[in-house]
Amino acid sequence: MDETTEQNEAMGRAGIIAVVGRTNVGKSTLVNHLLGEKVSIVSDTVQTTRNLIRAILTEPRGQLVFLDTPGVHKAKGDMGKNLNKTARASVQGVDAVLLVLDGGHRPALEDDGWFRRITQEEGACIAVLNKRDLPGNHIEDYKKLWQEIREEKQSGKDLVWLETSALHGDGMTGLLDTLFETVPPGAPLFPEDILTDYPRKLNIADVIREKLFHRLHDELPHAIAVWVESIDEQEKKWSVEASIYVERHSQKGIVIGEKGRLLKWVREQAEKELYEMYGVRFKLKLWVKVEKNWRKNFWILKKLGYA
Ligand SMILES: Nc1nc2c(ncn2[C@@H]2O[C@H](COP(=O)(O)OP(=O)(O)OP(=O)(O)O)[C@@H](O)[C@H]2O)c(=O)[nH]1
Ligand SMILES: [Mg+2]
Repeated sequence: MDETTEQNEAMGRAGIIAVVGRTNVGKSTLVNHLLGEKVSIVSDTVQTTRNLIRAILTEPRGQLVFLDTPGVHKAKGDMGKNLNKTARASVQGVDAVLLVLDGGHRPALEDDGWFRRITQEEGACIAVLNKRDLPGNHIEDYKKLWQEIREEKQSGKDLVWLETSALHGDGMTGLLDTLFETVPPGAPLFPEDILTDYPRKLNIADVIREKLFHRLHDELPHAIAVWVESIDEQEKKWSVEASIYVERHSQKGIVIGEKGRLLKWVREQAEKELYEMYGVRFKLKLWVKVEKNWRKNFWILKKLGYA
């Protein structure tokens, strides 16, 4: 064994992994499960993840830095288009791409798009068929589609195929083993005790948004953004003021709910979860504000990190 190999073995392995795929396939659920901690919000709404979230897993054998990305989705407005762009750009310069597919559904147009993109990527790529707990086995459909695209593009690219259920934690050990084998030898990229470098302000806003998404349906979640205005960190309690943007007056009424019930539920649920996350009591003050067309307003999108 030469000196460099010896040094590398002592160092372990380290690398960056872009977690990409269609919206709602379970990317954030998967990342949370791999870390054993919630770092990224989850819901059954399209494009729940709106920022690029780095989630860092440190083990004796090395460090994996996951980039949880917004799910690619047929975009209507500026926000959706920007989110798709963020996701597509995330695969550049990473050590591996983890393409998450929904095993419970047939391949969709966005999966086709990702397969095409991957034929052009140089690095390793792992296709994870998630939601294997659901009935319906579409692995052969995905493999067939991949083969067709590979032939069309005359690509020699190989994919590693794995199956998981992120909701129940099935297939996680195998996935982690594969990832640690894939990334190169190297020193950790982040300090060992860091789970994420996602700013606290954005995380608190996301937790509030997740609770809103659990209660709101149809188009309303897409018309909502949350912005934390201030955090006052006292020793025993953190007081947070946050604005919830909606696009129309009628939406404001829905978010507040009858006798303020919906907003109260959101506040209580968010306070509870934030307490579990940070180990300190939270007092949230939530303001619902009508901000017409915020999804088309460059400055608001920029402030929220969606542009
Ligand atoms: N049955 C089942 N449901 C899952 C599984 N993984 C995730 N889900 C559910 O799928 C929905 C979407 O999960 P997310 O983790 O938010 O999906 P995502 O790919 O991050 O979505 P975006 O952020 O919108 O791109 C949630 O309701 C999850 O509970 C799984 O393995 N099995
Ligand atoms: Mg997500």
